[in-house]
Amino acid sequence: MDTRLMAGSGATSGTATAPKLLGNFVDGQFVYGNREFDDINPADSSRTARVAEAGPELVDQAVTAARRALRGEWASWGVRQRAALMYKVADGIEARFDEFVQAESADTGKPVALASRLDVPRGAANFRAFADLIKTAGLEAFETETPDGKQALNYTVRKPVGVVGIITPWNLPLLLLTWKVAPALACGNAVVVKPSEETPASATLLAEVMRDAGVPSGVFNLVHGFGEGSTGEYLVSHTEVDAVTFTGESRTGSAIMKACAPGLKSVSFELGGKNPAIVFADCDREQTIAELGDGIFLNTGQVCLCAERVYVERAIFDWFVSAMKYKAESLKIGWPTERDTQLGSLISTAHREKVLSYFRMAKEQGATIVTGGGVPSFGDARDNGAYVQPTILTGLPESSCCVTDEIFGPVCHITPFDSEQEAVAMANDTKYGLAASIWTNDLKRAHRVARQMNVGITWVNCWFLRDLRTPFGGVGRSGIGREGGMHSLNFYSELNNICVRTSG
Ligand code: NAD
Ligand code: 6OH
Repeated sequence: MDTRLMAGSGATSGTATAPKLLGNFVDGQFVYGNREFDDINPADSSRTARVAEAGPELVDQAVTAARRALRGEWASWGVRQRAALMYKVADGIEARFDEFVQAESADTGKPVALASRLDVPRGAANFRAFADLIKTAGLEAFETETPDGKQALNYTVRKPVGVVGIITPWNLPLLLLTWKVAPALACGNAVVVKPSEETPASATLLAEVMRDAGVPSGVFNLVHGFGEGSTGEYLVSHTEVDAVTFTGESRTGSAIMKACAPGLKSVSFELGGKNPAIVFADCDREQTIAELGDGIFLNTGQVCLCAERVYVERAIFDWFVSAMKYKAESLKIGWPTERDTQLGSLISTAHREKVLSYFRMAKEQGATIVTGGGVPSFGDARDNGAYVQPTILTGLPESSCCVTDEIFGPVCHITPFDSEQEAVAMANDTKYGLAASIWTNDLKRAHRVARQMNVGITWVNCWFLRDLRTPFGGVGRSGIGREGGMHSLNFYSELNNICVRTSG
C-alpha cells in the first residue's frame, strides 16, 4: 500500500519529499489507482499535491455505486431528513473553513481574503439555501372538471432524476460545485462529481465533509481527472448517468451535449460570457468605479459574470477611463496568502498565454493600452507563477476579437456611446448572453434598458449581488436552462402528475 494514502485530501508521508495525494471518493471510500497528475499552485507554479486520476473502470464504479444508492436507504429518506443532512454538510464546511480557504487559494491563486469572503461562505450557503427550499417548496394541484361531467384531482409529486453527472470549472471551484450538488441532493438524487483538473482540492475536502456528516455511501461520489478522452468524457457518456449539469466553456458544452445525445440525457449548461456594462453620465460615479471595478477585476477577471465590454456615455468617457485606470493601478497584486492581496494570479501559465495573446492582438489591431498589457515582475518565486497586470483597452472596433471573444482575465475594453439606443445595440451584439450591468441614477431608464438586455441576469448599480432563489443562466452560447431556487429543483427532479378521479 502507498504510504501516502491516509486520507481523502491525502496526509503526507514521513518523507519530506512525498507530496499529498488527493483521492477519488467512490461508494463512501477514498480510492486511488495507477495514474496520477500534479496539482499546481499557479502563484509560483509549485506542486501542492498529486491527484489520483479516475479511469473508465473507476468512473463506472462511481456511477454503479450511485445507482445502487438510489435503491438503498437513501430512497427512504424524507425531505426533513435530507435537509437536516445538508445542514450538517454546511456546518462541516464551516468547521473546516480555513482548510477550505487554503485549498481554494492554493489551487487557483486567488487571494485568501476573496476565498474567505466569497467562495467558502457560498459553499456552505448553497447547502442551507436548498435545504430550506426543499422543505417549503410547494407542488402543483388542480381540481379538474371535464365537459362531460367527470371530476378529478390532479397533483404533482417530485421524484429524483437518478444519477446526476456534475462537471465543474476552476474559477470558483467550491461555489459552483456545491451550487449543483446541493439541489441535486435536496431532490434525492445520487451524484458523481468531476471537478476541474486544475482545482481538485476543495472537492476532495468536501468528500471528507460528506463522509463525516453521514451521507450514505454512493450518494456523493467524486472522480478526478481531465475532460476530453478522460474522466469527464467517461462520466458524461456513461449510459447509467441520467442527467448532466455542466459549468464551463461554451465549446466544452457543445462536446458534452453530443456525448449526452445518444442517451437523451437532460442537460443544464452554464457557459461562457462576454458581458457588457453600460455606464450612463448620471451614474453615481464613486459607486460605479468601486463596484464595476470589481466586476472587471474580481478573481483576476475569472468570473463568468465579469464585464469585459464597458460602454460609457461620451460625456464622461475620459473621466471614466482615467478613474478606472486609477482603480486598476491601485489594486494590490501579491501572494494569495497575504491578507491584503486584492489580485492573485491567473489559474495557470497556459491560461496566461491565452490572455497575453489577446493583449498582443489588441496592440497589433491598434488598441490604446490604457494600463497593464503585460506581466508584473516581483523578483521572487511569483515570477514563475501566472500573474498578469490588470489591463484596460480602448480604441478597438466592435468587430475586434478582443471585443467579441471571452478572454477570461483582468481586462476590459471601453467604448464611448452617444445614445441609449446605440449602447443597447452594441451591448446586445454578441453570441453570448450571460449577464449585463447598467449604471445610472435614472430609474425609468434603468428599467427600460434592463428589459432590453439579451441576457440571463441584469444588475442595476451593482454586480454579482446574488439571491440564490432567483433564476441563473444564460441565453445563446451562454447556456441552456436556468438553475437557482425552484429552477434547480425542477432540473434535479422528475415531476410525476397524479390524476385521481373524484366523481362523475
Ligand atoms: P472548461 O470547459 O475547459 O472545463 C470545465 C470542466 O469540463 C472541467 O472539469 C473539464 O475537465 C471538463 N471537460 C472538458 N472537456 C470535457 C469533455 N469533453 N467532456 C466532459 N468534461 C469535459 O472550462 P474552464 O476552463 O474550467 O472554465 C472557464 C470557463 O467556464 C469560461 O468559459 C467561463 O465563462 C465558464 N464559466 C461559466 C459559468 C457560468 O455560470 N455561466 C461559471 C463559471 C465558469
Ligand atoms: C461564474 O463564474 C459564476 C457563477 C456564479 C453562480 O453560478 C452563482 O450561483 O452565483
